[in-house]
Amino acid sequence: MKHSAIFVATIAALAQSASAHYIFSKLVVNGEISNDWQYIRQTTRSENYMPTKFTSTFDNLTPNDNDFRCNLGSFTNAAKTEVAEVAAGDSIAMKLFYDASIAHPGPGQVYMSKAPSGNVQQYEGDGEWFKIWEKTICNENGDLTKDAWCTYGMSQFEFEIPANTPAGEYLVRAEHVGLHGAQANEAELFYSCAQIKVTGSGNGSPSLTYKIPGLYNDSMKLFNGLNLWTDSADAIESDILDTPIGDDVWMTGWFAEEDYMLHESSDQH
Ligand SMILES: [Cu+2]
Repeated sequence: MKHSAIFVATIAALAQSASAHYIFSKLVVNGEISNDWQYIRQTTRSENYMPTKFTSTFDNLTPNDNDFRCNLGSFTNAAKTEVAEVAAGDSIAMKLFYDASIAHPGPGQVYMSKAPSGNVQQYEGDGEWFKIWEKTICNENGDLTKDAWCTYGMSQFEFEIPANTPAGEYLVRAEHVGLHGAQANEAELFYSCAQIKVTGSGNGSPSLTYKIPGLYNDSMKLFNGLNLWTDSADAIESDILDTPIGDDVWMTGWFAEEDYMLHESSDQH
């Protein structure tokens, strides 16, 4: 009897921790929500929503591994994952499995990488990545362990494919970082990759690119050393700036162009 009580309590605790976790599994294009893993590469992990960490890992996966690109084993599912067509300049969203919402405090970002061969179903993600979307602290006076973070409570990331993105096939990698264990080198990273085909006549070239792995390491205080319960918002923002999460996103869209034209026309008067 005693044993079964412990067993029940353990199951309850496991269920609770699982419900706090999440993975992007659906793509939203033109307001239409896809099936799970229709356009997003499915990981082969037994519990797909578990985070990737530098220490105390699940499945031995860390951000230093090749599978930190699109999650464990997901390349083996690339060929059977469909490719969604999206016009440059359009907004799409990546949505969480089971209609979950983000219940951990930390930043969210979206990276893209062009398939050099032109076929994303054969692309491992070993080329250049650039960042197109970033959300960090939205409310400096909020609770840094919860809703001070822009992404807290979101069930999807909605973002624009930059208007100047050249046509071609791309991986789009959405990522959320839970920082509640960063004081013990246990930041939790949740991410997966959609396969899209960008159409249009974009001819931009991202100025800042990254390789994965190599994007993050645990010498960065944001992942290893920061403490959400004791650090100030200013200190956390400075830790963010010491990582690619603090870098500017690639913005070559209409905004940049409009600013330039406004500036030019006001110069003429
Ligand atoms: Cu967690």
